[in-house]
Amino acid sequence: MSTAEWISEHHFWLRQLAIDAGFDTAGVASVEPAASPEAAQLDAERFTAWVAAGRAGEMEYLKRRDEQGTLLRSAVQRVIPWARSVVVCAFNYNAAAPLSTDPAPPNTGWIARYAWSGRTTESTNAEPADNLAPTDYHDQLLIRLHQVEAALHQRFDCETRCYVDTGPIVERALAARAGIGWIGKNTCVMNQQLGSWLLLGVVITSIPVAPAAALSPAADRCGTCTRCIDACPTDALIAPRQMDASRCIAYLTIEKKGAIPEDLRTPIGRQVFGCDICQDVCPWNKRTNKESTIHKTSPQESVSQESDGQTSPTHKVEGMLPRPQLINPALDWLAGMDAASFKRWFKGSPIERTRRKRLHRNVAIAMGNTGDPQFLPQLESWASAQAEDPILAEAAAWAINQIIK
Ligand code: B12
Ligand code: SF4
Ligand code: SF4
Repeated sequence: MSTAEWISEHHFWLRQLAIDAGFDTAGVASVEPAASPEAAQLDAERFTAWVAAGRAGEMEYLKRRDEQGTLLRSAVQRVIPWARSVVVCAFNYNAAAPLSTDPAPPNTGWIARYAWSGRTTESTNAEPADNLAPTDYHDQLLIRLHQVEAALHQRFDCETRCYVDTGPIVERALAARAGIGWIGKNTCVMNQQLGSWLLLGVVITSIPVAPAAALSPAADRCGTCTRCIDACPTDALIAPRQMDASRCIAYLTIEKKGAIPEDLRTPIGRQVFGCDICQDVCPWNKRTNKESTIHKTSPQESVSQESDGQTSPTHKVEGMLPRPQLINPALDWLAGMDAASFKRWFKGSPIERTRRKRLHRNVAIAMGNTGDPQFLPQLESWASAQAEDPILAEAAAWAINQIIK
């Protein structure tokens, strides 16, 4: 059956379709400026102001403009003129595993939860152990997104385009408009049943949304809580829902090329790839999806009073299985990786794009932050290889000073 527009009856169908494809929830948002002029204008203004204030750091892809000088990501129709709506699918990647804020074995680093993902293999070789080969959520979500896209084509006569991360849109703003959740003060999309360990995939479509089918954005349930802002070690959360990405550890350890600013090295602590702190401290990630805990919180109350101490739902999905070796990895294990072993452990993982040199730069900083003299030989070896990698050598020299001072 081919229909012309999105009506309310399609919401339930879409959600089930997304769940069958392996997502946890889904929604749709109109991107026709006339459908929700205020929301569209506000999102465009916020993004434009954010870039203008230099918050994007060196992430040049966020600053791309059209011939009129308008930021491409400020309105999807500038890049994709046929776009009428965006289907947003959310995947819960939480795993039954410790938090970065839990007590950890000494001299271990932290890799962001989303980058632990792996898939089972036939191989029984020792490495990677537990038979889990690296995977990347971009690929894993895209496979599932294509299933959703195929079903959309069966139902609608439409054009579509799928993206995970890479599309010319601000996914979180659209996720909020598609009813997936509210934007927390840590800037993440939070869902009251699922928490914030959500990865997003989008299908941009040419299907107009009937005005009566527009979804209401989820209510803001942060209340008076400010735990994420208080816990951020680099003060990247400069105000509720406003991040200076150039200070965020995820940016510094993953995106930032060259030297990491010196004043931010100590606050980075043991994070060697990404950062989970502002989500680990969030009470909404300590909840179950039990009905009883959900409806009690009003926007005025502190959600911390509601926490039942349990974690948000976890998953065990093939392709997104947590690789045990990446949870609290030993710093000397990461430091000892040569090119071949880095490839064996990280080819096909998000960590591959950061490359071994940048990972080692981060490991050197984390070693310096331990203050442990056992790392001096490794750091001295890096520090003396100035010609080979000046950035790593400088980070190692800094780390040595931290240990011997
Ligand atoms: C660039 C980028 C980053 C940058 C900048 C992050 C940032 N906050 O902007 C860095 C490298 C720091 C980063 C870090 C992470 N990222 Co990232 N990132 C992106 C990317 C590619 C673009 C984001 C962007 O456009 N930022 C610009 C700012 C202005 O937009 P925004 O924060 O999304 O904010 C909008 C809303 O907050 C909205 N808003 C709504 N209400 C209100 C109210 C007020 C008062 C204000 C001011 C604003 C506001 O206004 C903004 C503009 O419309 C998206 C994918 C995409 N294409 O969208 C993934 C994405 C946002 N990242 C994601 C993830 C998982 C992460 C990390 C958790 C990874 C990690 N563990 O290290 C961290 C989280 C850090 C954090 N607290 O946000 C997920 C987020 C999922 C979720 N549940 O929210 C996304 C959607 C990728 C995906 N496909 O799943 N990321
Ligand atoms: S990811 Fe880490 S550094 Fe970035 S805002 Fe959250 S707590 Fe701060
Ligand atoms: S820690 Fe508190 S303020 Fe931050 S996102 Fe969670 S509920 Fe909102």
